[in-house]
Amino acid sequence: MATNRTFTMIKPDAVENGHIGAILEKITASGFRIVALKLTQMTVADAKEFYAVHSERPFYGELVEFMSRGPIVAAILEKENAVEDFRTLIGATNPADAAEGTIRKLYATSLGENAVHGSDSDENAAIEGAFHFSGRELF
Ligand code: FUP
Repeated sequence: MATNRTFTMIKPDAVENGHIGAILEKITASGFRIVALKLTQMTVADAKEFYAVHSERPFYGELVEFMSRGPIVAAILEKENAVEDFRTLIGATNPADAAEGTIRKLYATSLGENAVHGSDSDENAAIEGAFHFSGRELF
């Protein structure tokens, strides 16, 4: 059964480019409730662990370096059908393929630096949310 929660990060590129406010506005205007929210930074070790599923991929090193290079905004979001609807809201992994009006189309610069993360399953949403937040930080 769907948990109706997903996990997101506003990635270092979007934070550096001043898009935190615009992205949060788009998220809440799209009907997601913010359950947890923080500005934080992943260490290299954190990024390696978070993206361990990609450890054999050629882009893993660049991905880890990018995701740990500056602050991110981590958040847990709630909405009916949250995982799937949030993936629709952010658009394709490569902003060149992302639909008009999606967050990646609006704010991402490249495949490697694509502005936002969105969990790809309920199971991963729970794992990723727990990676960044303790129970006391959920509202
Ligand atoms: P997504 O689920 O859309 O975030 O995409 P993936 O889980 O497939 O990839 C995670 C991150 O790895 C992407 F956000 C960007 C990076 N990536 C690359 O840099 N190159 C690739 O070919 C694929 C992904």
